[in-house]
Amino acid sequence: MQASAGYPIVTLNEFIINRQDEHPEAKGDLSRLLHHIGIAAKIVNKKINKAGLVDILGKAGEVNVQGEDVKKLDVFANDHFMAAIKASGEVCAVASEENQEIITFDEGLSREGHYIVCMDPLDGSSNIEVNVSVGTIFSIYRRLSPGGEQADVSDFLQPGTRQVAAGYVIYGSSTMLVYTTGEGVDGFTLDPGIGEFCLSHARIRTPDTGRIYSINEGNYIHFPLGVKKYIKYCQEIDPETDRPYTSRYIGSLVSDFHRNLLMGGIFIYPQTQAAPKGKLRLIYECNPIAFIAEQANGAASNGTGRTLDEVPVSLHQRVPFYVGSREMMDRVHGFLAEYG
Ligand code: AHM
Ligand code: MG
Repeated sequence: MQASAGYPIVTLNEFIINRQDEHPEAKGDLSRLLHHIGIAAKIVNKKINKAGLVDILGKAGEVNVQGEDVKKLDVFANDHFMAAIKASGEVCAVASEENQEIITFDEGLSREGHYIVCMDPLDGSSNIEVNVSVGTIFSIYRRLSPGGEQADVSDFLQPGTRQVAAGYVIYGSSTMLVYTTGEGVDGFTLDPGIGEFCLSHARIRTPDTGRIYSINEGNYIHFPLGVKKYIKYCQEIDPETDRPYTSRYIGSLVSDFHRNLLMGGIFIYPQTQAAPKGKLRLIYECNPIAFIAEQANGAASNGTGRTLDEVPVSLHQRVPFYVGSREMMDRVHGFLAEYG
């Protein structure tokens, strides 16, 4: 997409509207929803930037010097994304990592809303205390239940292939929003000077292969044999394939994925003896990231099958997760097939 002549900035909202114009049948519902998610991202970003200060002024549950309640950041993020999504009027229900059950919006326009949203409002939140990047992940589906009725959990148990849009926000050294509607992946960097997300990474394509592997090696002893063998493969010397590779692990899925997406690499959170089904959640962590990965030329699986094909059986279901550059994914699948 071209910026206007002499004015090189394309804001997120302009981009969304331009995209909508390319689809004459679109009524603007999804655009409105994405716009509201962008607003919540800015609010949460501001709060995260102040997190260190908030920590000094008071802990969660205490009252700070302004006499306000200090909320935990993940609760704050959940509240604001929830409110923004509700305000769009396009969504009838939300599933969030922060809520055991789905939240339905039963009043006014929302009850007729065509969409449901799954989200992890603050992924990697334990990193906040130590000033390390965190993220928000979201995923949008069309509802299955009839408009006007109350949505229910079956609206959320759709395979990832049915996602209409998915994205994440990374609150890092700069803040970025990356999303897809199934027509490629685009990234927007928040310009704090004008308070706008501006197109900075158009049509992201992840390299076919890379040199980074990301896995919590502290759990090595508990990994399946195929994963152990793959890690050893990554560490072997082979100038032809530029090995040994580099190990990078932040412990925040959004940050680890974002780096690998841009540079080429693989992220793995396998099943372990302690977490036999893996740790990451299918509907609001793995599916949106898998959708983005595939749209950017990468791949995502549970080690044997494509992540997006898995039909969820419960809201907070965990799955093993492998995501990254295609050639690296093929290689790890080879090890898993051989050694299990
Ligand atoms: P959270 O949703 O409770 O923050 O947990 C998810 C996070 C991911 O961001 C990250 O990839 C993973 O947990 C790290 O787990 P571990 O510390 O076991 O390596
Ligand atoms: Mg999470």
